[in-house]
Amino acid sequence: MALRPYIVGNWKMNGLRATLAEARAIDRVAARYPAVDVGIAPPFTLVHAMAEEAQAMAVGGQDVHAKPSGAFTGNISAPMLEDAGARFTIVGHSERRSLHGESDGDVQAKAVAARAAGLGVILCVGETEAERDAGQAEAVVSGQLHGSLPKEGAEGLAVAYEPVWAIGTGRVPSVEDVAAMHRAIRADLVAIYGDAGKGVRILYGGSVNAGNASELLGVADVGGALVGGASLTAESFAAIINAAA
Ligand code: G2H
Repeated sequence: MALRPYIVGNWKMNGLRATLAEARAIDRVAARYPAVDVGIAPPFTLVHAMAEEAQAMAVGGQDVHAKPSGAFTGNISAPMLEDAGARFTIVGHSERRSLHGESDGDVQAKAVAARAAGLGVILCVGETEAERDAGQAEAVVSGQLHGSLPKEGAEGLAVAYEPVWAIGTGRVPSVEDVAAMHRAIRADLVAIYGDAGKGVRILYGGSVNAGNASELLGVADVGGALVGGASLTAESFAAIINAAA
């Protein structure tokens, strides 16, 4: 099954209103690559302004609360994100799992809430360096998938494999290790969703940049990339989009 490449920028806690100029430039790049799905997940403060202007790229959230509304100071719900113009959200990023103590169950509830609001979901999984060194990488990721993916269907889902030790470090796994992990994730997706699991895009994330994107995107069953630092400027993000085309 040929899946459309999916290149998503995760701006994390970077970006002020001035950064909208960069977003406009990325949108113009996306327009040149109609065969590639392009998304940016900016800080919540920029979602609405970016979504209002975006023509060729999707705008998304970096996280979402599992409840639709209520007394949850500082949180944003899926209906709010959708109302602001978001089309997808990231859930379960390792920075959420480690810095905010989010469990697989929390991530699953967020993914279910996002889809109920009509948002696509990019669900992140990945092992720590200690887990990889202990030979546990595939078991850890499999456990995260079974614990955090919604049970009721694969529609609108993408999985991002982000080894924790590769995030923001400039280190990336070997192509053999990426291929093995993506193969294992695909097997889990098919075990969970049946044939529909073959249609879920599996992105690689962790220190993707203009220099390594072609090699990583050329690995079997790498269906795109979740990009942090290298998505902050249109110039470097354009090179990654071009590598996916
Ligand atoms: C991993 C990635 C984006 P970076 O967190 O999700 O960030 O590309 O900076 O490693």
